[in-house]
Amino acid sequence: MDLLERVLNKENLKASELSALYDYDIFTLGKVADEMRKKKYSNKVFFNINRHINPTNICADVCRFCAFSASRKNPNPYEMSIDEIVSQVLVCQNRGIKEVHIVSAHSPNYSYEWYLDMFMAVKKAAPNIHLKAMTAAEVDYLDRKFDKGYQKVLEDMAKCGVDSMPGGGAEIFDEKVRQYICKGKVDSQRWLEIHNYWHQLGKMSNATMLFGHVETREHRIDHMLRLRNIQQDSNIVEAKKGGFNAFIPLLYQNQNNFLNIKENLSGQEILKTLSIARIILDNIPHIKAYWASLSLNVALIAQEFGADDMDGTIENESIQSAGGAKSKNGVSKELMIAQIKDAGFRPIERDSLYNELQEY
Ligand code: V47
Repeated sequence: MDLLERVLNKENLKASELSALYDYDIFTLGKVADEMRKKKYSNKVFFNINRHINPTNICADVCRFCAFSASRKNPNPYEMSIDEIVSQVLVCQNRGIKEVHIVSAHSPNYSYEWYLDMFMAVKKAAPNIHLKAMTAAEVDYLDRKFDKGYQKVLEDMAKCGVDSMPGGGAEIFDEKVRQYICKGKVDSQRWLEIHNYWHQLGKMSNATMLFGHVETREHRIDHMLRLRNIQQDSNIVEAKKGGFNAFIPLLYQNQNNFLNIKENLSGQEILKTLSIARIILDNIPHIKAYWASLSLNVALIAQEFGADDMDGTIENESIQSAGGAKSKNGVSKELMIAQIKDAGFRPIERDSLYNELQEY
């Protein structure tokens, strides 16, 4: 039987076997992925109205791919206070923003209580804004620095108002690649355990994958399979437990960092990766083509290759743009809607948990 048929028949295949999916042309993979996404979402494309806040770029870690951290090549260290963060959130609230996404570098300067106070202050100031905060890498950093146990960190986050967790810090799970690109950061097993525990608390999160650097096709598939296994533990619909909402392949931006990779992935390789994600991760509801990383154009094309979501307006994007992406000032709601329509889809504003809010 042909490999694609075996995958669709849910045969249990290894990453080494599944990496041959890349040998299909983009139209064959795209057609299968598009049928799967259309079955669930017809021709809807989801986006949200959100804002990113990155409290500091001062980082104890030394990831080779990072252009944001002030301990790497970024010459402008900064650190926000809780008051500054809250005043940004209040501005967001006045402008009708529905989600704040708060992710920080691993700062040696903030105390454990600072994080909890910050979450409570944000929630008090804007109780109706969804607070998506803390990557598993930050959770692990706080656990190790303050000797808390990641379970306690997650329980405290939930108590203090964190609604869901973003998918950052996953990078590539393969241990050898991980050791090379982000030595010292949360290990793969722990990243997965942290999300798994968060899901057991009844909460949702996302999962990213950084691709287009030194990893192979097999490493990408291995990454997806590890996520699929964790997701199997969290039966979102039936048991009303938490789980992964979206898988987000992040395209490596090659400027201002220490990985020194100058070749860009081809558009074909990017689209195949999105399509394969939809095909393999049939138990994660959404595949996000994160426009800040892929560019608006590629993210829109990806909607025909298995993706169903663009992420949001962001307003202030610091991580991809530090690496060379054209995403620094986000994208206006009007442009997002116009581009989705122009691409032949129905723009659906969603909340952070993918409830549909409005069609434009
Ligand atoms: O984990 C760092 C990545 C991530 C580079 O959950 C880079 O909804 C490309 O996780 N090139 C943080 N990527 C961003 C993130 C995210 C973004 C948007 C939405 C969500 C979500 C999550 O950014 C890090 C890392 O993998 N990153 N440097 C770079 N040079």
